[in-house]
Amino acid sequence: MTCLEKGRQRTLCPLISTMLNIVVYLKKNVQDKCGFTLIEVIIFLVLAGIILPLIFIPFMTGLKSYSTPEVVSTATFLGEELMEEIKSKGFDENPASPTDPANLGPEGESRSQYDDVDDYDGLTETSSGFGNYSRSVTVFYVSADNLDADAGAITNFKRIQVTVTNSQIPNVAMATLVSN
Ligand SMILES: [Ca+2]
Ligand SMILES: [Ca+2]
Repeated sequence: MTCLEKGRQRTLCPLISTMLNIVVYLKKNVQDKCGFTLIEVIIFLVLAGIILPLIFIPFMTGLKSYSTPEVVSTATFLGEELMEEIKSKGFDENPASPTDPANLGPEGESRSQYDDVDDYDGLTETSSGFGNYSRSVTVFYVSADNLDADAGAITNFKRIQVTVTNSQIPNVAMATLVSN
């Protein structure tokens, strides 16, 4: 148990104990058929209004963090899906004479007509049904001795980077290389 959790438990235990004492007192009054005065009812409602949120907020926070793995899993799936689509395309519009680095991108094609990997360079989209997730792509040439940095010149290798963003999690990024 972390110090934070211990501290929270120390704070909550007296509150829960107080609440239980009130419930026992109320139960006894009901059993004795004494009823409650208006003051007792008001005090109970005021105390319940203060104590119940303090008890439930930590649980609600726990439930919220529980959904994070599902968001990461969905983001990873969406990134891999787009990466597989890109990898299925050709190395270049004209592999015999590859595109100049300054001209990477679609050759006038629409999104559904992309036919080489660098057509996806600069693409940002949300896939249907997943409006909270955004996918963006960067494609650039790399040299064999540095596979991470933009070579700034035509080589036989292109690096494809796909990044998926969702406000609940850090960005999910993945990269792969394709060769001519
Ligand atoms: Ca193309
Ligand atoms: Ca292209």
